[in-house]
Amino acid sequence: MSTTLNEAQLEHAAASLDSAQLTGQAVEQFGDSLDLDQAYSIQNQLLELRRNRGERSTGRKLGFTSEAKMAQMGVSELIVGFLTDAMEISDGGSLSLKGLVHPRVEPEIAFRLSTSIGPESTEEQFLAAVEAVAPALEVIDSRYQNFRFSLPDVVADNTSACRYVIGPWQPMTPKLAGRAVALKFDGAPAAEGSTSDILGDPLLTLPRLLAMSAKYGFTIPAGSVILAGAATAAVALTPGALVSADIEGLGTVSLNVEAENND
Ligand code: OOG
Ligand code: MG
Repeated sequence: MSTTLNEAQLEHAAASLDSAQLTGQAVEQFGDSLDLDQAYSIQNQLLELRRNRGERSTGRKLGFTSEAKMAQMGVSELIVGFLTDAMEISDGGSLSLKGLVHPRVEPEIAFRLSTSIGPESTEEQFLAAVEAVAPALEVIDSRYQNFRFSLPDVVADNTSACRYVIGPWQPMTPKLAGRAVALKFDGAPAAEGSTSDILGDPLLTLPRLLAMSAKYGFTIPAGSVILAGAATAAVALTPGALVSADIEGLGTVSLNVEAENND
């Protein structure tokens, strides 16, 4: 007897994760009832639900590309999720914690594509398609209770994607390894690492993403943003914090967390 979910149950799972994302009410983990392919199918349904509400796809994000993240969450396989315009906050902009469950922030590197990439593309074409690079912040917020999940759970929950902030874009440079990464809260260090913590070199995320696009059959349109995954463990957001990430030679990106109010 199969323990996996049927079509109706997959649809129900997507609806409950979508509503958790909208309300900030966490749901229970699916655990063993979900396999990885079904998890990606739930994730696709989440994207459809968001598109039906008028959101526009803006790119893709990778997860678990650093040891620090894998160790923090106990998941050791690379994952991919989607980004939409509703998740984007401008550099220096503000984030309301209202409706979020237990948000955390991570320092990341972002790439921007000048041409579309998909299952048919070669690694060389992918590399040539990256026209710009920027420091970035990702706010993640698991829709599962206690921020705990299995690999299929987190994939179904769109890899905890919540918000993202892109700093100043720079022309693409192939020299991205070995740069210091610092995540700061009100100017004080909260987490530190190196861009080499991302698979040894953030550029090595591109062939991995290409392999995922072939496996799951998605294309990444021109203009898309790609988040390469956090270089450090994620840090819980606190009301009123000014959060910033510095990446050596690439600049700074920041986010203001709104102070709590009582209404
Ligand atoms: C999953 C998302 C992981 C990253 O950068 O590694 C991720 C999570 O930790 O909740 O975004
Ligand atoms: Mg991330």
